[in-house]
Amino acid sequence: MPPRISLTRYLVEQQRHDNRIPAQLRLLLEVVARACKSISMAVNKGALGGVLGSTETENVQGEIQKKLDVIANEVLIEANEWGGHLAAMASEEMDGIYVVPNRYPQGEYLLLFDPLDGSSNIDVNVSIGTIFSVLRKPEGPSGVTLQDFLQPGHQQVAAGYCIYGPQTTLVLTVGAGVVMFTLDREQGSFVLTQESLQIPPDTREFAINMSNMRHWAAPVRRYVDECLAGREGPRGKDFNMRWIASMVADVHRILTRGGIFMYPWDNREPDKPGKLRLMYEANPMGWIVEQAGGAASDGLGRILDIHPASLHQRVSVMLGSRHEVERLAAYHTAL
Ligand code: P6P
Repeated sequence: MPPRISLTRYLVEQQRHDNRIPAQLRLLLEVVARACKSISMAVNKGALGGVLGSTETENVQGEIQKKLDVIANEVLIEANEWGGHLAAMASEEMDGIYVVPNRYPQGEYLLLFDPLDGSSNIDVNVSIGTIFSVLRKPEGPSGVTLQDFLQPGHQQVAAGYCIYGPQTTLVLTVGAGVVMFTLDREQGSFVLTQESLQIPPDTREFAINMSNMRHWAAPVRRYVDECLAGREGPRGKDFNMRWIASMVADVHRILTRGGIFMYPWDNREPDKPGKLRLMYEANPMGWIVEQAGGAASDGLGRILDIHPASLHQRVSVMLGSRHEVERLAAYHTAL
């Protein structure tokens, strides 16, 4: 266990060490962490807080919003708009970008988030989480547009998630590996609990929604069939399967003990490349996984190299233990 230091102290010491976290970025990360603490409190109240169930509204994805989706989105907007570190924000729950109001100073960063991923699990008390990605606002004329957000994932300057489970855990990268902080509810602060997380390059555990099997493309079907064939099959070993249907929880397990997570294209909606969103799900999670020694592919290439065409565009996602992602990607090119 590393020394029990707070998130604030960790960020200050990292800044001193390699200037990777300028003051405005440090403020941004601390504000996001504080917002995640508030979201955690709301999530943990559950029925007692009257926050379960759905609203009458749909988000831009056409999904009925859970009450906590809306609460989490509002918490992140209100926490981040006044600090002077951001130019604008974008969220799974909002159609367009949210430009910091003129009454506040504009900063140099762009913040994107899925305020509460896995929200279909809220009412059944399964772990859910907040995913966020930080980009630098491109140089240029004052003001900020949606176009400024459309940067490939390798341009991120920070990415992270907070998982609201048995513990509330914040996982973060600024491009120098992956660190984990656990919320100490008595102190009310995030405490460093793991540094330099590493994903084992091999695994015996895969995560995919098997009910979609008949809709998958051949390479995915081949990969999963070989896992299911176990030690008698071409892989020569047995595999386990997990599917929590909460990306944050599935990715957290993979960061902790390895595995491969797949939400690939399927022919249910053939015009869509996949279900998950590039800008605020696949890019931040893909960078975190890469920073922990894993890989993140859409089957044809590195997710972080995709040049976004739209804010809410979807992408096929295969990420986790490097050797497994590379094998699955190779099946896509072996056609
Ligand atoms: P399915 C949650 O709604 C989510 O966006 C991800 O967190 C999760 O991995 C996936 O969708 C689950 O999708 O189709 O299995 O319910």
